Amino acid sequence: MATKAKTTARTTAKTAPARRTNGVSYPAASSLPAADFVTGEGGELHQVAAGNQPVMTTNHGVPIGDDHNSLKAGPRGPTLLEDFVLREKIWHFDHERIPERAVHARGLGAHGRFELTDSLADYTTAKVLSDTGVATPVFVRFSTVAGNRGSADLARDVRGFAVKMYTPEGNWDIVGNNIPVFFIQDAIKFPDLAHAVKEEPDRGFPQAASAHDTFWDWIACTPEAMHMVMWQMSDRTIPRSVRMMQGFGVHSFRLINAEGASTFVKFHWTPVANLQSVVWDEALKINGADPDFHRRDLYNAIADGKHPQWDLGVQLFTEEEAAGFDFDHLDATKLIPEEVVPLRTIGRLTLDRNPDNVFSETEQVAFMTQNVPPGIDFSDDPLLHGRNFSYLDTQLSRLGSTNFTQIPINAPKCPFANMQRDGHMQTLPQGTRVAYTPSLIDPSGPREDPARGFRTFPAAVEGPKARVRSATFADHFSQARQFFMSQTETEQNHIIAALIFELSKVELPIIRSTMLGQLANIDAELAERVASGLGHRAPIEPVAAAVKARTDLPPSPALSILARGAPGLAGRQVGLLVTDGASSATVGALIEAAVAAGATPKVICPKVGGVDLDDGSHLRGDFQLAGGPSVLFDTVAIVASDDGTTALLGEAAAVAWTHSAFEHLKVIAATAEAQPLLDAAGVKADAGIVELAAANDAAAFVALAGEGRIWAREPMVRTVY
Ligand code: HDD
Repeated sequence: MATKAKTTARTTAKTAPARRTNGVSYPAASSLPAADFVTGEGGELHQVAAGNQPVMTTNHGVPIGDDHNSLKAGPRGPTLLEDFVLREKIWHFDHERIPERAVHARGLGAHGRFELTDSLADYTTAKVLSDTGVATPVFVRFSTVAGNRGSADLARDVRGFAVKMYTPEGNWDIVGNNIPVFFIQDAIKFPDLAHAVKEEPDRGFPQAASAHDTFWDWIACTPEAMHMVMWQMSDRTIPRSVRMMQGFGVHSFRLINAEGASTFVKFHWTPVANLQSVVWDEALKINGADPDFHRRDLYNAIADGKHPQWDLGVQLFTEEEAAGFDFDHLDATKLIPEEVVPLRTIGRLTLDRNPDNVFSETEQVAFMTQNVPPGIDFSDDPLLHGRNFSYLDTQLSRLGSTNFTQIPINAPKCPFANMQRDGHMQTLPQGTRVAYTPSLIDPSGPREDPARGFRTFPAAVEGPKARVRSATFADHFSQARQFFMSQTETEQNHIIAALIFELSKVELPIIRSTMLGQLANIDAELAERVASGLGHRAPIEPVAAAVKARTDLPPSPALSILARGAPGLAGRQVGLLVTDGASSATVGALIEAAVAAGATPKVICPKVGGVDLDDGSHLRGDFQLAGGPSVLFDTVAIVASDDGTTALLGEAAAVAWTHSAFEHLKVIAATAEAQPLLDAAGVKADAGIVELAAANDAAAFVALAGEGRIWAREPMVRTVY
């Protein structure tokens, strides 16, 4: 170090503001404190501990003198093996990655709280569901299923919705999805499903996509998957935000009360922000423009104090009521329509804190369906039973130690103690002489509690051991049809378009024709419309069905996203494309109206530095045009001057920006000066095109945008098969 010349790397500019992200402030680039930067002989910059920073050490606590140069024999000489500083640093890096999850590898998480508002004390002894007025700490991880950790957020895919509640009686994990049913009825089929949907092993693609031969090969041969496939092909699998999707515990569980009586229960999370999806073409483009669209959205919402919330609803039903259903509730490919068993809202989940470290928390969190506190128990759903085995097993392979429960994100927040000892990475005090019960030497150790401990509901069981599927599981098509019939016309069109897209990527004709035969079992017209969109000319031959679809099930409006009403603009983004010379008053009115609606305005300019408006004021840009395509925003406005419009006409990105907003059925507002750009982009006047002329047009535009997309425009921009 002595030979190094001391240099001040950057001087400070006193006026530069601090940058603030999620509560942490960083010095702006030009105001770095005049820390001690030292230039080495090779010109490299060292930043040395000069003030009260902690000294950098090895993991064994040895202070490090030089973190930039490995130990060499002479300045140009070979590197020496004795360099334990180099060796430890590289060794640790080499082992930074842990096995990603076999499924649900790509995830995003947040901390929050669950507050019970309606006690279920009559049904369960679980404190988390009976003590109102208590905020239970929570960690939630959302995920896609098929893609690897680095895949894009807007793949057409089921979303994981896994909630870990740190209750006073141990962790309770609801490891659910954003779809209330599943592809399979028996856990033994899960590896087949996962292998079929993941990238094909002989070629390593496609990544994060079900649109390929092996997936549809398996689906075409698996009638039990048809109900889930209808959901998967719906807009449910391209959510606008994880904040705008439902969550479901899927299986029936049991609640057990103080008298030992059992009630069946299904868990539903309903977003306060309402349900919303993107359109498929938009999803494809978002994946290119911002593959982190969902994680950025959740992170920013929480950082901005717009804390996402969900209501927890339960469907409660008795064994006798279950016997009266026209399906078996133990079959995870079936749902209980809300019209049959209404939802009872009992509490609210709020996510209010981003992780401090994504690896420590989101990557290392270990969810397990078998984590239930006393008072909650399992039904006999064979899918759930397989999961109860699988989740514990997988944690050992991912986290490498039986002590994974000691990682802070997994550790209970209530006292816990037992006689389990040792194992890799043990960090708990293990000091006592006695690691067993019963014992006279040490009667003070942890002991069973027959009254408060977990007790399994003593359901009577009998029957021959057999590998068998219950005949009550055999109807694979009735609820698939009921789901399709419960969708609005627009949503049905989207399901058909999704099936056409996916099956068009299938190369083997037999897979396509078999799949059409399965669709015909759901609805003949559905199959014909998909066949028409594929240009499939041969007659459709229905695949043999064990039980034919019932045609008398009433539509369930709760299954439609659009039937739930307008999404609103709160928590959404308004994109403002602004040029030099644009009206300052109009920009100001738009920003004010957007903020009043709870939305976040974002300014897109030809250059990110911003534009000079007509009153001489300067408007800072959030995005440069090419970096802020309109797919990133829920609704858009173009505030341009005549000259600004002329300049934009020479920018393909500006024309594409405007065309995409139109094609993706967004409400578009524009000043009269921007008309040539609208014309060049093929925008035709309709109920969703708003001219920004009068003073209150901005407010009218924002109100209209809160109604959602202009679905009536869709047949003008895409063929409806
Ligand atoms: Fe699973 C992860 C949801 C069936 C085996 N699953 C995983 C995650 C979610 C689900 C949300 C990610 C949790 C996280 O964020 O860490 N899985 C479901 C749902 C299912 C389902 C809703 C059906 C109702 N899963 C299922 C079956 C099996 C598994 C039948 C095996 C028998 N799932 C796993 C797993 C994973 C997993 C391999 C991968 C990583 C992990 O568990 O921790 O064990």
